[in-house]
Amino acid sequence: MSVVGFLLQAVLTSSVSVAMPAGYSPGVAPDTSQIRVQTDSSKREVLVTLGPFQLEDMSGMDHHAMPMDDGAGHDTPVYDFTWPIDGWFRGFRIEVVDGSGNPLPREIMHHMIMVNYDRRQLLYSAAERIMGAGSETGDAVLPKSVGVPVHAGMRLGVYVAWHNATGAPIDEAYLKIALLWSPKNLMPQPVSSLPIYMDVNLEVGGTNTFDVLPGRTEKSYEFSVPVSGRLLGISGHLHDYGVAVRLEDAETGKIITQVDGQRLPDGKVTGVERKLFGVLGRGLKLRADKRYRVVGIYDNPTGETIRLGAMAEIVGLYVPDDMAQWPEVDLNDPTFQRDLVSLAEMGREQAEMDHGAHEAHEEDAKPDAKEGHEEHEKKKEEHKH
Ligand SMILES: [Cu+2]
Repeated sequence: MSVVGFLLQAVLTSSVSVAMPAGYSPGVAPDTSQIRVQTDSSKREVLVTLGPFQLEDMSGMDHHAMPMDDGAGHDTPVYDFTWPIDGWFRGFRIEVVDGSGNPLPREIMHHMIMVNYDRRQLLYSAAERIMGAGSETGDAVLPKSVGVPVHAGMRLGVYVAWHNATGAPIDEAYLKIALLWSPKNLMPQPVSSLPIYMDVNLEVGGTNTFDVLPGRTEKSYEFSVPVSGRLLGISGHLHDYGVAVRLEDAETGKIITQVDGQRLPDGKVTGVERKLFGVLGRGLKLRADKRYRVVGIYDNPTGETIRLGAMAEIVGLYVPDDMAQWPEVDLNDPTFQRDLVSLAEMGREQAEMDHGAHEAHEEDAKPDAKEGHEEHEKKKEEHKH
């Protein structure tokens, strides 16, 4: 049986055999050799250490010309761990070190994503992405008045993509992530806020990239929120030639808010602005009985279509009016299963090739999805998310 088929079956079987929502296994056998988790209660930190990783030097390589099966900037597998305490997650600090604990350049970590298998995203039937960081992202800490609710026993996973362009190979690299929490007896109680992700073109378990046509173009996605609430703050993500991502009332077209890309004169995008609607104030209200539209705006001056060159999304923190109304993880939903499969597959392409099973993988993978993934890897290489 091919690897993809096996993973699919493993995930489906584990969900069908367990009736209780708390009993499923999100992936195949967890790889624990690369992850260590320590709790420092006095500092109120959970320290997650990933590694060691051996990183080839990727400087001087032309990613346009290269096949993408070279391992450059590929995601690692997802390393699963169990969150140890009840309280609120409120931020992180990241360090990249060598085998002796000496600092390595922070930017060799291209991006890092943390997944919460035990909570659904608000808009999508997919596991919550509780945090993420890119090579350009600094450490992030919320005020003590706000936090993302977490419970002891929550099943989390983390993966990273490395890009070593230092000019020399690195024998041993470790990623150290300090996760800061507030205890559940903290007074006053922090406001519980959850990540919200609004993408103009997401296929859960697949890709969210799309073509950048010449000139000024827009791509949009309509949705409603399952529970009313308020946005505390937002930012976004765009690729080169991105102009802005806006949120509008789908019925009236009225613009609710917008984040602009930080563009260089040639259209290259270096980041996206952040907007705070008042961490202590009321925030920006979204209502469950309304339709919304998220719109990505691009302006491509090259005169040519850039295939799968674009992404457009708004990310933020959302305070639901009633946490009990937050949509539950539905393991019988094929969409949620697709997300689990894509997470379980992550980082395994290289290993498959090393074991000569690449043909089986090619056979099973949807040609479009695979191509899209590789194109996106290229964009990630170029644009340093
Ligand atoms: Cu992107």
